[in-house]
Amino acid sequence: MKGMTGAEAEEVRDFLDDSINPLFFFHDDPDGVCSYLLLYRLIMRGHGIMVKSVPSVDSRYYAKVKEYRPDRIFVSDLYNVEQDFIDRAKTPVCWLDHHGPNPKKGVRYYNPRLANKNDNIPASVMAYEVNQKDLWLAAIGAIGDWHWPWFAEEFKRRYPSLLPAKVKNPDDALFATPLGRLVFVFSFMLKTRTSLAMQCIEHIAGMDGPEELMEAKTERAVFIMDLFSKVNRKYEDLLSEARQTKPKDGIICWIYAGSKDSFSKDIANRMLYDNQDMVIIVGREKDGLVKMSMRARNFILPPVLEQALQGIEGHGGGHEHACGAQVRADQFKTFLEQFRKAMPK
Ligand SMILES: [Mn+2]
Repeated sequence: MKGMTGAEAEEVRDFLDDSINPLFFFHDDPDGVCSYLLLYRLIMRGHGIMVKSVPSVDSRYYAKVKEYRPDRIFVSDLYNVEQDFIDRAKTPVCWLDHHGPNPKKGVRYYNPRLANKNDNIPASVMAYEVNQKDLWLAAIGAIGDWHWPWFAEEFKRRYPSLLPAKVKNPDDALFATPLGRLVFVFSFMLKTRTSLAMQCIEHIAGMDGPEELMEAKTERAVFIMDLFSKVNRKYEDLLSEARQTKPKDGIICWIYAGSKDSFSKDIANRMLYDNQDMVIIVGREKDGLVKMSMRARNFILPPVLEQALQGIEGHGGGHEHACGAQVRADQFKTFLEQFRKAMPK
């Protein structure tokens, strides 16, 4: 599945070619960054803006339009572009996404979910249809979104040391291969200050392949890998603490102090990979609240979560097997008891 047709990809390519000063907005995760880089590398001009926290291009960003005066706006891997922003920007917008769908007026909108709600093709796989040359960026973006792309076999042939032939799914690719390591490099460099993260992205935009990062011999590759190592050390420390948690009734629940950086999602994902039959709850306690990431492979989480939240001050939701939730710290014990009772036996 490619997420867009050849004719659509050509449309986007023409739109990009014709642009003299494009402005790109992208999500702050590996899929967002890779989809941006795949578009940018076709023309190597314009400016990139990483959209953090709320995945929406809203009136906050109108100032960027005034500052850069773009002739075209490209949006990738973001759930929303506000109608008010579109109307005020008075600049043609081309938008590649795989959330929603959430179509708006006066925009070139490409989203595989318009045709089929279950078509969850990452933005970087769509952008690769447009770009057609930087396979490594497409692979990093796809695996970063837990998606096994149609070009996986081609990638294995071209980069056997990054993705060995025996690997058959995104979980193993992410946690047990050098390609997965690159996904973590992208993911963790984005956890640093925005200005540092943008420097990393600019450096990568100038690279012709993954070898430069893997070998870390150039100054810019060393810059990125040093930043990655710093963030990764914090993650590894927290992960080794989390790994000491004893499971109870099929749940591994680990809560850590909020003074530390947030790695709840990353740790929950890793813990699930290592303990496939368990429910994983990883929470960070800060300012009297516990914010958590939960994972379960064997049942559908949202209805269980809903029951666990009965009578509790908090909220939560998400996907079938991955949810987020937030509760008052002094009610966490009750929440967990209710969760345990609601779990299918
Ligand atoms: Mn995505």
